[in-house]
Amino acid sequence: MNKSIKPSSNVPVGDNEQGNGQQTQDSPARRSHAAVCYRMEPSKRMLSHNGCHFSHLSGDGNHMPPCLLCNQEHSLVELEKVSRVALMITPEGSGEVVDQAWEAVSTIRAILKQQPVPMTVTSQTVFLRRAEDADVCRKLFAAYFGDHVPATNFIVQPPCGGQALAIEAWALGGEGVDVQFPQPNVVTVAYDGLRWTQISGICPPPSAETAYQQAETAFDELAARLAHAGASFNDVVRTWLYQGGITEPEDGIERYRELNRARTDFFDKQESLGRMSIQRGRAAFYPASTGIGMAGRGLAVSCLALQTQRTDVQLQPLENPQQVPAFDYAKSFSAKSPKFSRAMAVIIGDYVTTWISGTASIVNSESVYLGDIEKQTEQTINNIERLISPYNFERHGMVGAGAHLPDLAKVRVYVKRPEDYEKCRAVCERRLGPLPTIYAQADVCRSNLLVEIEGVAFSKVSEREKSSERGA
Ligand code: 3EB
Repeated sequence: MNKSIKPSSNVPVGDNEQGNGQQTQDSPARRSHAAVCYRMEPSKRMLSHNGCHFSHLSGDGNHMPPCLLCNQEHSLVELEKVSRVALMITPEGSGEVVDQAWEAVSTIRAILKQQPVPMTVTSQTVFLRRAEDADVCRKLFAAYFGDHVPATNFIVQPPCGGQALAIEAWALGGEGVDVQFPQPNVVTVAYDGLRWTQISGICPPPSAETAYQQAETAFDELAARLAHAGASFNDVVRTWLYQGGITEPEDGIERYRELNRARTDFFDKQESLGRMSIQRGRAAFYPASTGIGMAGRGLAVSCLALQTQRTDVQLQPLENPQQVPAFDYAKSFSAKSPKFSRAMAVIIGDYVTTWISGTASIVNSESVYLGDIEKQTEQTINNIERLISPYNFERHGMVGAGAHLPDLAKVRVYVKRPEDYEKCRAVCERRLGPLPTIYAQADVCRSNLLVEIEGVAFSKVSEREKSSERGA
C-alpha cells in the first residue's frame, strides 16, 4: 500500500477546488483556473484500499457539471503500488476526424492529469469509421506523444454511435513503474518483478495476399518483435486478430478458416522451436483471444505478453463448462480449430486479472438465438458471467479466486448489424451497469452471430479462502 498513489480523501472538491493531488492544493495559479476545471469522475473505482469514492468528495455527487470534453468513461484500478486507468472514449461525433481525434486525446489527457501520479499511456485501440482516417490520427499521436507513442492498433470498425472514431486507451503509473518504447508499436512495462510487453499494429503488407499469408506474416512479425523485446510466444496471454472479410470465401474457403489454419501451423512451429509449450500440466495452454471482422481485406493483430520469475504468479487459461473449447471445435466449423482459450486469468499475489476472450452466443459448439440480438446479448453475458465465476475458477483448481460482472473494468461490444445497436446496448446496460464500453460495428466470425463481447475483470483472492488454506 502506498499513500502517494491514492487520491487524498481530505481534499475538498467544491466550486473552486479541483482536488488534484498531483499539485499543491493552494497554488494561486490553480485557484484562478479552478472554476473551469472540473474533475471527470471514473465510472468505476476498483480494488481501492481506502474505500474513498469521488462521490464522497463531491458531496451529494450532483454538483458536477456536464463533461466539457468527450463522452468519456474510465475505470481506475489500484493494484497496490500501481494504478491503471482503462479509458473508453467516444467523441461527441459531429466535427472533422481530426477534431474528433483531438477531442479524444484531450479527454484522455485531462483524465490522466487528474490522477495523483503521472500516468503513461501504454496501448490504445482506435476504432475507425474509415480506413483512410488512420493517417490523420497517426500524425496527431506522433505530435502529441513524441517518442512515447503507445502501442496502437487501428481497426476499421465504425463506432456504433456514428462517430469518426473511438479510442480505448490503457495507462498506468505508480512507484517503480518503468515504461519503455523499444520499437514502434512495442511497449514494455516493468514493476515488482513483472514485465509486460504489448505489441500492436501488426498489419501485413499488401504483398501478403491470401488470408493464410496475411496471418502467417502477422504471426511471424509478432514473434520477431517478441524476440526483440526478449520475450516469446510462450509468454503471450492475449491476442487480438482483426480480419477483413472474415466470413468471405477466398478460393472457396472462408478467410477465417484460413486464418485458423495459419494460426495452428504457426503455434505448431513455435512449439517445435521450443518457443511455446502448448501442453501445460493436463491442459492445453492457448492465449485468450479475439478473432473478429473489420472492414476491408486486411489483417491487424496485437498481443500482450507477461514475463516474471515471481513464484506467486500463476497463469490459468479458463474454459466455459457450457461451451466446447474452441480448440476442440469440430472440423465442420474450421478444418484447423481456433486455437484460443475462453479467458486467461493472471493471478499475481492476491490480485486476479482475467482477460476475457471475444465471447458470443454459443452453447456447446452451436450458435444460439439466431436472429435475436437481445437474446444473443443475454446469452453472451451469461457466458462471461459463468466463465469468470468463482465456481469456474474452482473447477480449474483455483479456490477463492474468480470474479463477477461488477468486477469488469471495461468491455468492448462488437455489433454486427448497426440497427441492433440500441437493443444490444439496452441489454448491456441493464446487465452490466455503469461500465466503460465501446460499441463498434464488426462482423463476427460466424455469420449467424450478431454480437461478441470481450473484457477484463479485476478481482482479489478471497481472504476467507486464504486463511482456511493457511489453517489447513
Ligand atoms: C467463438 O466463440 C467466437 O479466433 O481468436 C472468439 C474469440 C471467436 C476468439 C479467435 C474467435 C476467436 O468461437 C469467435
